[in-house]
Amino acid sequence: MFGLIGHLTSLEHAQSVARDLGYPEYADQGLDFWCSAPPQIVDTIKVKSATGQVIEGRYVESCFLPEMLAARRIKAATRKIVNAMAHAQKHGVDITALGGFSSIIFENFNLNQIQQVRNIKLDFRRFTTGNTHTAYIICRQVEQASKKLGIELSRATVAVCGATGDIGSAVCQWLNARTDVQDLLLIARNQERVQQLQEYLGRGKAMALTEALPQADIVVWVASMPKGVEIDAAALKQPCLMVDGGYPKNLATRFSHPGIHVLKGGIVEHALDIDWRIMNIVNMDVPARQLFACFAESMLLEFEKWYTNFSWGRNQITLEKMDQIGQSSVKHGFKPLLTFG
Ligand code: NDP
Ligand code: OCD
Repeated sequence: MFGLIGHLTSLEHAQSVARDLGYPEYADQGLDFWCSAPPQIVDTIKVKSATGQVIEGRYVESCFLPEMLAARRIKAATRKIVNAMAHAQKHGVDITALGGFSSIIFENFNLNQIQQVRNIKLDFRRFTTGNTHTAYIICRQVEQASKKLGIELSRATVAVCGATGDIGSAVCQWLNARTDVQDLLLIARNQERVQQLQEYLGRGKAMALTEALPQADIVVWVASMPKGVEIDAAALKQPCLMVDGGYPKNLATRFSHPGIHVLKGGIVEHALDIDWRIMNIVNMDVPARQLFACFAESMLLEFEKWYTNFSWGRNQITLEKMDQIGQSSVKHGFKPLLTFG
């Protein structure tokens, strides 16, 4: 059985979803309540592969909210993640993806040191960040969507916001090795890490976001921002392709300019309908078929019976592993989302 540990993107979002999904006791509660709420399995899922194989899974709501980080409720945030992991394990889930901020909190606060949660000894081999598949899908989106828009990679400047992160550094590796992109702009706050990435790639220019945006033909957004940023459309090139892989989204602005094309990044479309209700909640255009690539990674590991923490730690993603999960993704009927929003 596969699983996803997820969370909602804000307190306001959580309150309205709880009301709609039939959890009225959560609907009018503030951050304190969500800080003490236990994890819950809120969906049972059935997925059929393009090969005909059928698997079953669970969605575990951790009740983490990004406001917990902003309010420095770190202990509550970390408890949400390990409790949700223990909950998934206790319910017999073999491979669970740590969606959105779950894996970021796990890494940033060294949760691998916590092995015992009450009577459950966490088995980390049962969890995956889902980041290898996410990075692979974002790279394919860049390649395929740029072609659709007539942006030639060999003449394009690509800015990666969150370049030193787990997904960002894998995207940079791929763009460097597998495409002929003209220039790479590397955006992140910690300049020591940007320099290390530059040395590893043997190329790329370190740049602040405001300096990079006017130069970029393509922007890949994979920064771990608890809230999206506002962008002035006048500062962008046209045409410009924006692939926003953040959860919550990195981009708070909605553009109405014909030359600015925004793609939901790290999203796949499945060949067959999936029996579930949760994707209605996160604004997918085709909720029965569209889903997060990290979630799809746990499905792929279940289809293949690769019961292992396929994506784990930070900056460990290799091109070989992106190829491996990519081949499995195609085989089971997942495609990168290519419809502009
Ligand atoms: P990491 O924590 O590994 O990396 C985050 C990156 O963002 C780092 O380079 C960090 O560098 C940078 N960053 C953070 N804040 C800012 C900022 N204000 N300005 C510029 N750079 C910033 O995260 P992941 O790679 O694991 O995840 C990245 C994003 O992808 C998250 O939003 C996550 O929720 C989302 N995600 C989406 C998935 C999907 O299926 N679509 C799956 C998994 C994750 P520094 O701190 O130095 O600035
Ligand atoms: C990217 O990294 C993906 C993250 C995936 C998050 C998936 C979110 C699915 C949302 C379903 C939420 C249902 C929550 C109901 C809460 C009610 C109170 C227990």
